[in-house]
Amino acid sequence: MKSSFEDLAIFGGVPAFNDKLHVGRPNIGDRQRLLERINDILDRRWLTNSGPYVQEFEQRIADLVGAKHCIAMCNGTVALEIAIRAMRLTGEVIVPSFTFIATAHALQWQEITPVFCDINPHTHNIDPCQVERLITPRTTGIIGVHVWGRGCDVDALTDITRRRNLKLLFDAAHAFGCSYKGRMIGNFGDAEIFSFHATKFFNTFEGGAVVTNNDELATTIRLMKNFGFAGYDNVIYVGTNGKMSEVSAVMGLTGLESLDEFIAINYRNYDQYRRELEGLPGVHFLTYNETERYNYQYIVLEIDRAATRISRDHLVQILHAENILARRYFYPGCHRMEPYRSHFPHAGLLLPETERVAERVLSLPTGTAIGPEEIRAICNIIRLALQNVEAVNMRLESSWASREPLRGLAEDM
Ligand code: T4K
Repeated sequence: MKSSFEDLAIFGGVPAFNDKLHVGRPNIGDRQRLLERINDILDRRWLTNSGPYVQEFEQRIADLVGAKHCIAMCNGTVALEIAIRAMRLTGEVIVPSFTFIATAHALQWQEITPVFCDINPHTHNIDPCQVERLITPRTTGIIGVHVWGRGCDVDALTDITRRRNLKLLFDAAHAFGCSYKGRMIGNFGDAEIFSFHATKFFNTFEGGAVVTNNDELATTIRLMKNFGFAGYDNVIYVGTNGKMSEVSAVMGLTGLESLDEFIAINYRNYDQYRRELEGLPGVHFLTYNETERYNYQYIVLEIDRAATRISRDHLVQILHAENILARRYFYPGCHRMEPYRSHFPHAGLLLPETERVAERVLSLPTGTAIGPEEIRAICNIIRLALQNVEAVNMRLESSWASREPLRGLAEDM
């Protein structure tokens, strides 16, 4: 354990970790069980096209969420694209900018304009109070994102969409296993989508799903994800290929058997981070309301530079030098990425909270790949940097002045 800021790797000390610590190392369930199921797939020679494992997986997800329909997909982005199309969204759709780029791209890919809405700085979720002024005659719907798995204001968005006759889709990529007002996420709006990407706490290698309680929508989505086939030689709809493979489904079925364990480990990590970082001035630790269910897959800090006197980006550089690959999700916000920044060069003026939060957030490693020792070491580095901030800043400045290269600057910084 490092005891002096002089030992920080950014100043030439030995990195705290030999191997890189990633934010989202995949959680893997019972390997033996997984391999047995993969062997079974190979024996049956049924690899995809809504095979028996995909059907079982869909049923298990629908049961877990308590939704009528689950349609498994090859990834969360395609799940979004297909849901958007099946819901007949066109023209403009209101969406937060503080989200992963896939939410906006799924619209733009279909030549629908994402109209970016600001967030509530406390929840990091779309601010319903800002939504109505963005509605125009071209608006057909709203996409709410449950950022970090914390449900966005479903009630307010439902109210707006009912009053204004709009469609409501939720991007629940972060929110599998989470609840909103005691009801499982997956039951709200016209439909919700999940991501089961490798970096999610529950993964199917790549994968995703649309869940809905709307029978008609479910039928359309099933057709669309399979080229519009309604049977052999019978195409009745325009569709694409959004199918999940059998091997992804068995990864999911195996992971589901360890779901409670994954969540318990995430919670243990979250609780330790919270205790170890408590009381550090200027460090706001994002908490989960204990009356709801969460997957605790994101450990998020907000760094208030005015109080810490060190920027979030310098802290990230310090961590990266130690091989702790903290991430700046979702910096700089979709509106500052292409093509949106060219389409709406002044969007930032309408998104002050998004801009402020995107400058402050920082995600730390968690999941089954790390344990109490790693977390203690990560928090120790953060504390060392913040408790010696004057000296750290002086060293950083003199390194820059003398053009002495700092260790561990990540390519993406
Ligand atoms: N909507 C929202 C709100 C989302 O957050 C996402 C995805 C989507 C929609 C779209 O769902 P998908 O189409 O992806 O199913 C990652 C994930 O790729 C992405 O799924 C996720 N959100 C987003 C928040 O994070 P990157 O570009 O930051 O991931 P990457 O490749 O840098 O991986 C993160 C860390 O995990 C790395 O440090 C390395 C490590 N890693 C990664 C992979 C793939 C591993 O250790 N093993 C692995 O197999 O986007």
